[in-house]
Amino acid sequence: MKIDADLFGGAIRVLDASDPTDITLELRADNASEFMQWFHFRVTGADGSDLTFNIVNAGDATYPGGWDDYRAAASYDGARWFRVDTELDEGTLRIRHAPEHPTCHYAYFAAYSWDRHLELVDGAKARPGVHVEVLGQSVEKRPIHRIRLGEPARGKRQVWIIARQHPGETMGQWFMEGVLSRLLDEDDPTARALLEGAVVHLVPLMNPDGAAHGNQRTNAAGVNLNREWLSPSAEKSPEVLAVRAAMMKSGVDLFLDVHGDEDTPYIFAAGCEGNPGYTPRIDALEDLFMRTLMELDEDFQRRYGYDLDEPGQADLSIAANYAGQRFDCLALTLEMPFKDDADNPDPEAGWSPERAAGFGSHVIGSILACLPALR
Ligand code: GEM
Ligand code: ZN
Repeated sequence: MKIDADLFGGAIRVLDASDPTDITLELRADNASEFMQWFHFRVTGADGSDLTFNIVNAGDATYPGGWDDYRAAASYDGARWFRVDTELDEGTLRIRHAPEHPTCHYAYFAAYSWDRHLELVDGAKARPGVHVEVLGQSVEKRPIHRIRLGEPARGKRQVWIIARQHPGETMGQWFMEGVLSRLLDEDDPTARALLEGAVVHLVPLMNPDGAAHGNQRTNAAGVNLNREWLSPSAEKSPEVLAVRAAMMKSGVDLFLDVHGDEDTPYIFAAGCEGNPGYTPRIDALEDLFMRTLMELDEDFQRRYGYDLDEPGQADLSIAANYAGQRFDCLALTLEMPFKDDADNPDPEAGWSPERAAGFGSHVIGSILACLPALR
């Protein structure tokens, strides 16, 4: 039996795998920063016996609260993911599982591979009315893809949705699969109405280098892209520089930035209430978007979320705050859990790729509800 992390997004240190019932592993930090949370490794040659993985430095992770009520994700094929028996024992995260197949992957959340990213982009490119463009390159020269749906025309609104600024938050890219699938459904009246009135710009993978390295939060230069939006640089944050330039070119009437949250077992949104330019118009749009989403999606809720920013105190280096301020538009950060939805727990899957995609498809309904009032 072998354990390795020689994968796109692989991250673990194998300290001792000589005893399958007491395998010693360690998290390792992002490639150029101290953030440490993400793990993804593979077992090959398993014979069906019980395995116990001990991640002995889990207590030193960036978000140690992330291990409370947490269960590791596992998959035999990289498509269907399930949760496995996990406990935190004095700083050691203990994962117990008897794989039913010789190869099994284990990850902090359902991993999203580069191959699957290219399938998403190339699949969309092949569809009528879809335009795929490389907006720029990452620090390590990987492409930043923008998928654009809906033909540009006078009077159409510009809707931007980005995901995985933080590469470990892979739920954002599963969310994008739900958005794209609905927008490409020619029999879906909501999608058709939205593309009649708007051009939709999707950036499903903002941070390809961080995804490749198996980073939790930063790009290859060790930078948190979601603190770069006021002054991105070609050297530190070319990913943000490229996407921001494309947003300037098209204009933005609605902006969504899709993330995952390590601690909070709920699905929620963060608004721009702390922006200097926040107005009753934007406040009403945020309320309409979220009220509609609560009706459309059984998981989305407004009881739990981030503390509100004080008036005028928003950090404008954060993508949604920057976009809301710069374009005087509705702009939200959407958050999904690494754990599960405490309101609707799923014992087998926890929060999952399927539920993230379902949430993404429901967000399309909220965008349409707000479309007439965006300007
Ligand atoms: C968060 S967004 C920051 C919190 N936003 C507001 N409006 N309070 C981040 O970047 O820290 C997104 C995330 O990483 O989940
Ligand atoms: Zn994030």
